[in-house]
Amino acid sequence: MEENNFISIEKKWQKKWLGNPELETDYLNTENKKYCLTMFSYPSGDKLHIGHWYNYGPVDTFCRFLKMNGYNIFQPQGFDAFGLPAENYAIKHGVHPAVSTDKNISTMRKQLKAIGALYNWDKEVVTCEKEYYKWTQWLFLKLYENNLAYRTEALVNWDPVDQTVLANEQVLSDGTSERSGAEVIQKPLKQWFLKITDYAEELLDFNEVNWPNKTKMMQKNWIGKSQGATVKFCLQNSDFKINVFTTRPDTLFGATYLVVSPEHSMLDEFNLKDDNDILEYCEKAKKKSELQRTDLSKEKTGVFTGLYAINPVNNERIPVWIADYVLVGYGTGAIMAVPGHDQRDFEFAKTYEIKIVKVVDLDNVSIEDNAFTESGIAVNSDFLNGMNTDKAKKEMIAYLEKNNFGEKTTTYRLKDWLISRQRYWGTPIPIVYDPNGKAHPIPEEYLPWLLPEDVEYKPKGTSPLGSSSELVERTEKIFGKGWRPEIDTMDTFMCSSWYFLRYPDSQNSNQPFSKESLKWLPVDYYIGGAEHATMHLLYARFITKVLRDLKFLEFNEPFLNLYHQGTITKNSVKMSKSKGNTVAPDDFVNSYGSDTFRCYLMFMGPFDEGGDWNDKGIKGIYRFLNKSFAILEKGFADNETSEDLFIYNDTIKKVTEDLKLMKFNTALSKMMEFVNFYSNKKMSKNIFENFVKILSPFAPHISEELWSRLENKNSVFSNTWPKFDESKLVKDKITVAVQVNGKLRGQIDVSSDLSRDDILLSSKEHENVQNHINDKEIIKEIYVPGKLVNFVVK
Ligand code: ANZ
Repeated sequence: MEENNFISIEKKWQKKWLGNPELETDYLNTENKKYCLTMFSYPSGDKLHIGHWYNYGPVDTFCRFLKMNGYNIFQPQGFDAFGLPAENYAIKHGVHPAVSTDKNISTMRKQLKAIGALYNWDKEVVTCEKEYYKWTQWLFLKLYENNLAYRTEALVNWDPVDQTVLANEQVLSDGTSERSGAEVIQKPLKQWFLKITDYAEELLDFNEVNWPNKTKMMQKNWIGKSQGATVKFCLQNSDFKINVFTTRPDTLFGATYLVVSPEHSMLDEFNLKDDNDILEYCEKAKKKSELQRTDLSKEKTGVFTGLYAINPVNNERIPVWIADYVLVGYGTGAIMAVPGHDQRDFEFAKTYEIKIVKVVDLDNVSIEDNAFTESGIAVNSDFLNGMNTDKAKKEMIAYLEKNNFGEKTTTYRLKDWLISRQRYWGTPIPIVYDPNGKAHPIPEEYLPWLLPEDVEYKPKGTSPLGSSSELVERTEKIFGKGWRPEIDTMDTFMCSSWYFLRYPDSQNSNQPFSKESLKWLPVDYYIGGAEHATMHLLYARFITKVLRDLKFLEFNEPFLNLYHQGTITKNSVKMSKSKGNTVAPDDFVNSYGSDTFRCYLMFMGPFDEGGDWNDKGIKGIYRFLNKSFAILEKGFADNETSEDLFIYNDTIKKVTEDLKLMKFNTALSKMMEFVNFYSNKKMSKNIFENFVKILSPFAPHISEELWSRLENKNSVFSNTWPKFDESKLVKDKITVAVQVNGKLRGQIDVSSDLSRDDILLSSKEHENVQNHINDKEIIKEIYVPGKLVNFVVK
């Protein structure tokens, strides 16, 4: 064939596939279902980039493979259309977000179609459409009705450039905004929160899912469970108690001072800010981010309150300090400082010349220069002396509980999910306020509670919805004079926390999802970027568990198998617009065809690792596909030799096993080897037909064309996946003699390509050999390739 026929072939089959019933999902039959989901995309105006392609192309290959293995595949697509990227794009280009989003979606939809994937477009979901966000609002109301949504004043991360609140996850470790790069500051605002902390413990359980270990670890660390005790310290000459949280109750005898955070309630209780030094210190702390405050390498600072507390176990009087290394939002916002055994306390105590006492020892360890933070044996600790750390912790907790000095406590780093955004382009929060300012949920009959259009959407530091007179009129008309609408919108992660539930029933206007459609859930395979480990993937699990507890669904986890695709680099640098090293998929799709582009992406490296883009590399894949295509023109061999059968079965086996594990790159190299084997040789028609079948998930258009040229009437994808015959994989047999301590004890007949390990294993299974090695220790295993095995035993 002349080069580059691929483009017209692709156009032809994309048209023919549309509406071909052989390729459609049987929505009513979920017995053999596989719900395969890729993370949907933001229509941000940058078009589909290589990262999208790398997510979507290989996954469609996997889906087509599953389909040919008899599964009923559901592979929907949609758009995460609300949120900052779309809004920023709109602001930058001076068009209304609704208009620009719509336009971007049309472009992306066209590009997605060029992949030639088996998408269920009839179930598309677009989160900014009122038919969708009506149900995001419904979800909020369910959370609100069940005390899982609440409003409170809180210090929030404020991005002074984007003029909005950020979730903790959106603040980078250097204290800047992930999106704008601005230095994030702390600001008190009334905000809506979702009580994800109620689910902290259950979210630590990954028993039902098959997820990458790293992702599970990241969620576990994010949730940050700590077990320890709360200890109550009385202030000297007062009834006021300072509660502290500690993971080391065994060190209580070594607590030589207390520290409260600059935001602790006792500062107001005792009017401590009347003191100028204290006031100044607290003002300074406000400007620092959490990460700056807890940075281990930073110099420890603090101010003395002038107050003393009593250590309940030894009645010692200890000073109370204020220091910013203690955070208000964790534990109780106050600590007992044990400088002998906590490094931060140690540095602080050295700076302010506070007593340091050793209460845990191990081989006379020194605490001159550093704290001893490990486990050991309790010393200088009265009734704990001589106990190891674990035992001492338990004993101390029992003692505290018995004397009402404290109790066993578990805390989590996880905070409630802040969902309010002072932005325009999001789902309006379905809440109104009565003239007294009390919040009321908007009854379901008024949903969708529409996003107003008469809004100045450019950020001004207050919520843009506040500028809509239509919204106020609407509110007063329904609820009465003086009533006011909530003007914040929801975090876009709220839209994506449940979209996978909507897909199977995306057109349902009476419910978010029907009972029937839920039979498609949970999602069997979920594939997307690893950067979503702690946000989206945690929120989706939380919402699933809430809906289960509210009896809307009956499963515990949304995504059973999770995969993260790797990243594509160029000259080992991550592709990004700012570095100017991106590859535009369209250029390559237009010159080589989408099958070539897809195959090249899969060939570059292991799917979960990614690979380095190289313009030459794509030519190699292009040649492979051309060679595969050209086999048809060579004519077929009439018979199959044992060599043919070996390479054929070997190829089917490798490709099948690799595809099951999404090892696309090694499957492709096996097929290349196969095609090269036939460079100067004809293949039988039967072998070629089956080769076309295994090639088809990788190069769907080209394979479909070959399949039809082989005079088949149906689609290659409605065929079953070829089976391999293991017996044809046994190459020539060889006989190996097996000795024990140099004496012949048997011989085995094995395939000549068996590995050393397998041959040793087979040798040990020989009955007579077993008799001689059974109760002995093998000290050496000798293998002379193709000839002899000798076990040296004693
Ligand atoms: C006394 C002590 C002695 C501590 C010792 C540690 C070692 P994780 O494991 O991260 O949960 N802490 C408690 N609340 C804090 C807050 N709001 N801000 C900063 N630090 C806080 O850490 C728990 C430990 O961190 C607690 O145990 C407490 O110090 C400190 F040899 O109490 B520990």
